[in-house]
Amino acid sequence: MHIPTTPEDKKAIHHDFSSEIEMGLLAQSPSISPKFLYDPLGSHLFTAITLLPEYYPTNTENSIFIEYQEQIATAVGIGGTLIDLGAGNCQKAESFFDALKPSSYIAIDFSAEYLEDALNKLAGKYPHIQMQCIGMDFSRELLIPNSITKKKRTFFYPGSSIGNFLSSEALELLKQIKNQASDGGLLVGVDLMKEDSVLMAAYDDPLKVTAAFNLNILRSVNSHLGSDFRVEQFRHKVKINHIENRVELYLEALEDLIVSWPGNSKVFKMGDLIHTEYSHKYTIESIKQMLINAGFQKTQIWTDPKDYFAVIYAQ
Ligand code: AVI
Repeated sequence: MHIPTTPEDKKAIHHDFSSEIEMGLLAQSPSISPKFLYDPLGSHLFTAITLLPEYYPTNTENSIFIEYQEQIATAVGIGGTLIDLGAGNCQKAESFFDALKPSSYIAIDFSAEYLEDALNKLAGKYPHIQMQCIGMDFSRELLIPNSITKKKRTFFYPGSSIGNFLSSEALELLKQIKNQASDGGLLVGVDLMKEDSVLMAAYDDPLKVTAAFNLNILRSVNSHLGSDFRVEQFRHKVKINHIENRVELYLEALEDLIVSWPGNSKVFKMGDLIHTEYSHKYTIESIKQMLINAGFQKTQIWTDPKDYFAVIYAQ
């Protein structure tokens, strides 16, 4: 298990995140990196989002996994190392354990705390699979420890989390995956472009779970930065950008206010926006091209009847 344990490590990471958050808040168009959505409460709220009927990506991806499980297992092969990027509650990877029979399972996530709980439960259920969890911010750099065999590595990146990166960043991550997959490959889930009404319902759901998920980032920032954001002074706002093919999440200030933290402060006027997340939607052609640009030569693609979502195995 590789999670920062020494007080020095923790302090270094804490400091690092503070300056990253501060830079984003003080920029002309303020933003907070979406990785700060996933503190322990945010991770649970995201799990709740995946249970909403309006949030089609999870259900649709699951239906593709179920329908094509055999074909996917044939493409990926059995007995290798399954490396789960953004493992969360590890449920999606677990649903492939019977078909892929991995000899080891490496779960990677930003929130190691949430991951550890999930992995401990899983380890008891599958004692024959070697399991390891790694707390890693792979949006910066993907560093798979050398102790993990390079043979038959399958990177598993479901849920269209690739869509939360800018295309330049997504390409960079895919290149790193390609380099570290050697003779293995990448099994990735990608959300496809669709009607605004479907996107709006999924990202601004009537139960307001997504609003809570988005607003909770302010509490996550408070704990990293020591700031005094008050959640009730903001509201969740969703825009669809047809030029960039993406859903955009913001927090809008409901009044004029000042947020302070040790050493600095920021004035927000009513209506000012803080950008918190992009969720890019691809076409089959655009994602295929990106995979080719990243160095993958072969792709196998499975979709649902409405073409809402694609599951791709790339080598
Ligand atoms: C994790 N990621 C793929 C989700 C998405 O759909 O972009 C995060 C999310 N944001 C709001 N709802 C879900």
